[in-house]
Formats: sequence, structure tokens, C-alpha cells
Amino acid sequence: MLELYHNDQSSCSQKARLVLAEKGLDWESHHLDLRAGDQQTPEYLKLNPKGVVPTLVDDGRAVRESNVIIEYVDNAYPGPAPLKPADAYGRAMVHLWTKRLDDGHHDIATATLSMGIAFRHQYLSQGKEVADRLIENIPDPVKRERRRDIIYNGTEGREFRLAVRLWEGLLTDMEAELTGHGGDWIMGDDYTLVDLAYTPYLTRLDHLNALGFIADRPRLQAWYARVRARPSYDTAIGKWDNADYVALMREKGGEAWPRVKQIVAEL
Ligand SMILES: N[C@@H](CCC(=O)N[C@@H](CS)C(=O)NCC(=O)O)C(=O)O
Repeated sequence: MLELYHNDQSSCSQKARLVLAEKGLDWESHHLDLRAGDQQTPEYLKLNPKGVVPTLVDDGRAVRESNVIIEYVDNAYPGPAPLKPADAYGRAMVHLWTKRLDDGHHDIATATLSMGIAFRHQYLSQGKEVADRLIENIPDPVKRERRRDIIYNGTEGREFRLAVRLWEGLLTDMEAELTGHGGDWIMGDDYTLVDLAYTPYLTRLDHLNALGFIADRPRLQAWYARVRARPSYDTAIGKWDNADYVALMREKGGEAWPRVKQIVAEL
């Protein structure tokens, strides 16, 4: 039996749900409220010592890290279609793309943009004592200090400009890749784990009212329309959207866009 510990609006959880949807697998849901600290309980930390979602449990064995999870599911459940190229070079390229998310795009670019613009308000509205407790309970000290800074300083936070720079660099590279080979998907003609892994990140820009980032990137716009048109998108993302989170992201994202645009112009 497959069980997924996840959160409705978390991008890494969206990624895990996408692979399960693409493979047509049934799974049992364990939904964690990240603003209530469900990910920081001693019980969950045994499954995932970093105190993050998602965690997949397959017949009692836990698999952590969203990029590991999508690869695991693709290897363990090959039907209806493989989500990796058959050749070694193609597989290495899949790794390079997903590695980029782990090398900073998730923790710095995405978390900083989302937290600095929108999610910080969910912490602050609970009062300083609760916000500080959620911060202090983050197991990774680097992540903890990053979170403290962005919650209290928002778009003026230490890494906010860096986050915008990383987004710009990534989107430039994605547009160049799609333009270079002319295929519909990031790896060329086939939908792969790379498209799947990057879908939640474009969705996050969308929710944050920040699709202005791709206004001059037509290939990326078309790619984003294609991934949204797949049935897996609604099953794994749309159906799980948390209306309160999405409303907050849209509102605060709209307010922050002029500042983001200004940073892009200054890069
Ligand atoms: N590298 C991890 C990152 C997971 C991660 O950062 N998850 C976020 C949600 S997208 C989380 O659980 N955050 C917990 C918190 O904010 O305390 C992965 O890819 O699974």
C-alpha cells in the first residue's frame, strides 16, 4: 500500500502527487498542516528527520525527498508510461535538471519568494510566540535562520533579491532549452520527470500573480499550458488547492509584483 504524508499547497507535495497521478496509482493521504507544526512532531520526525513534506511510504518503507520520490515511483511502477528516457545520457540530463531544484531553487528561490511575499503573513497572524516556536522547531539550522529572516523582513529580507535572480536564471535556461530543441517538453519530444518536477514551480509563480516572469518567454508559456492540460494536473494540484492559501498568494503577490519587477530590471 502507498501512503503519502503531504500538504495541500506544498510544491514538493504537488510533485509527489503528480507522479502518483501520472502512474494512475491509488494512495492513502496523511495531510499535514504545516502552519500548525504537524511536520515537527516527534512521530513525523521519525519518518522524515528534516521535518518536511512529502514522505512516501510504500509497504511500510519510507522514501523521502520529492525528487527521490518521483524517481522511486517511476522505477517501482513502470506503467502506463516510463517518465525517463531509456538512454544513460538522457537519464543523466533528467538528474541534472532535478538536481538544480535541490541545489537552491527550492530552498532559496521558491521558499524565499513564497514566504517573503505571502506565507510569512500566516506565521505573523498567529502572533510572535507561535511564529518563533515554528521557526525554532525547524531541525536544519540553515533553513531555520533563513526562515526567521524572511518571515520578519519579507521582501526586504537578506535573500529576496537572490531569489529573484535565481528565478530569472532558471526561467532563462528553461526558455533556451525549449527553444533550442523545439520539442514540446523540457527534454524534447517526451514528457518526463523533468516536466513533472518543474510543474509545481511555475504553478507557484502563477499563484503568486508572478507570471510576468514569463511574459517574454513564449516557449515557456506554451509549456506551462501543456502541463496544465494533462489530467494529472487537476488530480494532483487543482483538486488540492487550498482556497485560503491561493487567495493570500494572489493578493500579496499582486502587491509585491512592482517590487519584484524592479529587482528584475536592476539585475
Ligand atoms: N528537499 C525537500 C524539500 C521539502 C520541503 O522543503 N518541503 C516544505 C514544503 S514544500 C516543507 O515541508 N516545509 C516545512 C516547513 O515549512 O516547516 C524535498 O524535495 O522533498
